[in-house]
Amino acid sequence: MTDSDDVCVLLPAMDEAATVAEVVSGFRDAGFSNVLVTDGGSDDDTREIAREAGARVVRQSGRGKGQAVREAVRDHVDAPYVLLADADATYDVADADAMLAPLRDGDADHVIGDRFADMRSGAMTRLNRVGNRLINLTFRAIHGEQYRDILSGYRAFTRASFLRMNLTADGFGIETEMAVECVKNRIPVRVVPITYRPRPNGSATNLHPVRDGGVIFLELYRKAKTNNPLFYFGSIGALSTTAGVVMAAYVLYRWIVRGVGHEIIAVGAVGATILGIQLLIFGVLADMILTLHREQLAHRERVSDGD
Ligand SMILES: Nc1nc2c(ncn2[C@@H]2O[C@H](COP(=O)(O)OP(=O)(O)O)[C@@H](O)[C@H]2O)c(=O)[nH]1
Ligand SMILES: [Mg+2]
Repeated sequence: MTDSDDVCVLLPAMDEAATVAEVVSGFRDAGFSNVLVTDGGSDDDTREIAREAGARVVRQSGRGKGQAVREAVRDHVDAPYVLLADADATYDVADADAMLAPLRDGDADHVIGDRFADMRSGAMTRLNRVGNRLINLTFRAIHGEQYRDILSGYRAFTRASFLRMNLTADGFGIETEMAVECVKNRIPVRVVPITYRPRPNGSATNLHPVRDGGVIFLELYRKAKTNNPLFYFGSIGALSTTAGVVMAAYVLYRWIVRGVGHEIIAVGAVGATILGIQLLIFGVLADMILTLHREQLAHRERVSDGD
């Protein structure tokens, strides 16, 4: 077993009395003496149970998993490495060393546990599986990286790389935001296969698939503005142009075949087409500016490496 003094195991928890003891003692028995539970104001005995099992327990000042994790890493963690997991016994302590290895070897600053590698039956509903796939595909299309499971709650990262991220999500958008910030800040990432189990009986998720799924999609799109402006402006531009062309085709068709004019639709067609093409041009320009900006950054990094 490797020495784990350099790791803080961070467990955000909200009403997890059924499982938190098992999770905390699992990590402690595996040699992780530094286990921190950040509690979201549980109504059950999560805090007492976690403390008895040997965890340090703090209460988050705000709401949501994202706020809890941001505050805990910033104010309550001293260790250079953070291992983030759920308090619901769905992740395996046995995977912890594999998660931390890329950090210790200097191969990565952020590690994502891929739940799809070994997903036990019942661990994820079909709706959540499909949603996850869609979100990962969208992420790849916008941000150009294949992280396989960006919503995974099993992460290992250096505290320093986490503090470099610009994170604002309070709730379940935090995993998406971390993935986007890794791309943006060029934080080296590794994906590690892990086991994902169903929640034991008597424990319930805090995730609302439709509401939280919507939040995550919005988050992905919002972040595209500065990471992939061609997609951000281009997608609306393409939609608007297409709508304009379709309207124009309809007006022309009616005029040629039936001899009827549709002035209002014609005005709409011209407006939508002009707006769409302008957005497309704007997207291309913004993309060019971003490329130049990235080249400048790379140049500056090369210059400062040369000192
Ligand atoms: N501190 C804190 N923890 C939360 C909050 N919401 C969820 N959690 C914890 O974050 C972890 C992930 O949430 P979970 O409901 O398991 O989501 P899922 O894994 O996506 O189904 C669990 O350990 C929850 O107890 C919150 O508002 N505050
Ligand atoms: Mg969970």
